[in-house]
Amino acid sequence: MTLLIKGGIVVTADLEHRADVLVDGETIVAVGLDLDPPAGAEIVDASGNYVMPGGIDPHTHMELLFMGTVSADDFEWGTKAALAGGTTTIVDFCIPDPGQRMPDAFRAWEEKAKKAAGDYSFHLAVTGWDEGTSADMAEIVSKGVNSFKHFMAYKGALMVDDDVLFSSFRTCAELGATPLVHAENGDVVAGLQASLLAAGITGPEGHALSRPPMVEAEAATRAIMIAEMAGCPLYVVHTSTREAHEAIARARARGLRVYGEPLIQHLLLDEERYRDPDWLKAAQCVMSPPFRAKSHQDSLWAGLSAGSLQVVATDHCSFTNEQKRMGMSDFTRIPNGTGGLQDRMRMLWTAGVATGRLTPSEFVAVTSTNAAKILNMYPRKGAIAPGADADLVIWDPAATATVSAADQVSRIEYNVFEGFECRGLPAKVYLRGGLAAEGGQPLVQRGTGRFVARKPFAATQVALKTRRSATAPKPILRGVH
Ligand code: DUC
Ligand code: ZN
Ligand code: ZN
Ligand code: ZN
Repeated sequence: MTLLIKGGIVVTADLEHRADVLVDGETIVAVGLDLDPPAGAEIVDASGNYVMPGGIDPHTHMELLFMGTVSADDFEWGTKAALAGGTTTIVDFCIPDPGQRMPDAFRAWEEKAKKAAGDYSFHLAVTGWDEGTSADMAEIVSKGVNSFKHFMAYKGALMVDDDVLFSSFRTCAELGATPLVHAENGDVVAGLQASLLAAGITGPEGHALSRPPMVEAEAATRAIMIAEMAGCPLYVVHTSTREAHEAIARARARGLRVYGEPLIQHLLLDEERYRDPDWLKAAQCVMSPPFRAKSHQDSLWAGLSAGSLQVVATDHCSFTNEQKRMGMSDFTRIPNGTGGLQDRMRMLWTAGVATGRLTPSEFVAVTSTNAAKILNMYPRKGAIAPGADADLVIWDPAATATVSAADQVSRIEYNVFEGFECRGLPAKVYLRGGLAAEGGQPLVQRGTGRFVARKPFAATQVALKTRRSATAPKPILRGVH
């Protein structure tokens, strides 16, 4: 099947230009001005619209067993929500159950992901360390996963200490993999939680009080320094504070490959939400890190345009009202997580591009291309170029909609962006050449999605001395600039 998308403005991370896009089967075969349609081609008129690479959300949690319950959107509904919002690929966190080995967890995730309607890839979580873990990581890399997640919080559950971080980061350096960190000091969080509960603070406001900005700044800074000593890059997930952003920016200025990922929620929503007199509304916003004071948002937006923060994600981990009520009498039992997959691109366009804070190219960089480069799936994903997968969004900058849970794809009953007016929406979304969503409605069935294997980069192990030496040539290691 041949498809010619005509008359739109093609926008990539590098430029905006008027061009047609020719798709043959699942692949883009030509990009250029006034392309002639081959016989039998379907012609799609994109005039007045942008044509951009399908979105990539580098951070989701589908059907995750977490805090005593399972997140409500599975791979089917999560990826359908994603497609409806213009995101054609998600990278989900495969997190081993207690005692489970990584390769077994990987097989379990492969099974769950068979339901996916959109394309997907995995990160693997390192939740402990023994004599077999390095070999497990090597096996995971051979299966097409080049990134490993570490929780510095969730004490007594997923949290790992510095010993594990350093061991794992060194293994990542040897394997050419990138470690990711959930940067919050879990010991401090646990201590603050206990004091707040002892003082009778049991509501959602306690959630934010137990995880102040310094908790994140300390952990991000520590992880950056451990990564430098291990000789590996580092990706800091859900960067939500000015201080963590500044730590990342300082590291980058010193030449380290450190990446930061603000969430769309942290860019737009603030800690006032936890003081909502309606317990349920406040609990719906409980996620970690918590929403912050508004002053942090300016720093995150600045990081996106300056390039010191590279990607915007959702951390989509949705829980129903009933699940949120598990924490009615104790905020530490409210399952942490919100949705966002359907909203990420329209909210970022509205608050970023429509206001002039981001250019359309910067929008494409942070919603798609940078994630593809950092996670090594570029240019198959994240590009509009011959040979790339035909994951394309026809974006109508004039279309408007009001966010409402009533017409969302996600299985939960609410939306933390409820009532926001969006300007700029995905009109048509193509996944590998097939029309996968139109007008905010997913059109493809479960099982349409495919696993995106990601190879390791060249190994990044460089002795600290060599790195610091003025005479030694600096190794050209990898990726995004
Ligand atoms: N934070 C959340 O809010 N949910 C899932 C995991 C996490 O770190
Ligand atoms: Zn470039
Ligand atoms: Zn996290
Ligand atoms: Zn997460």
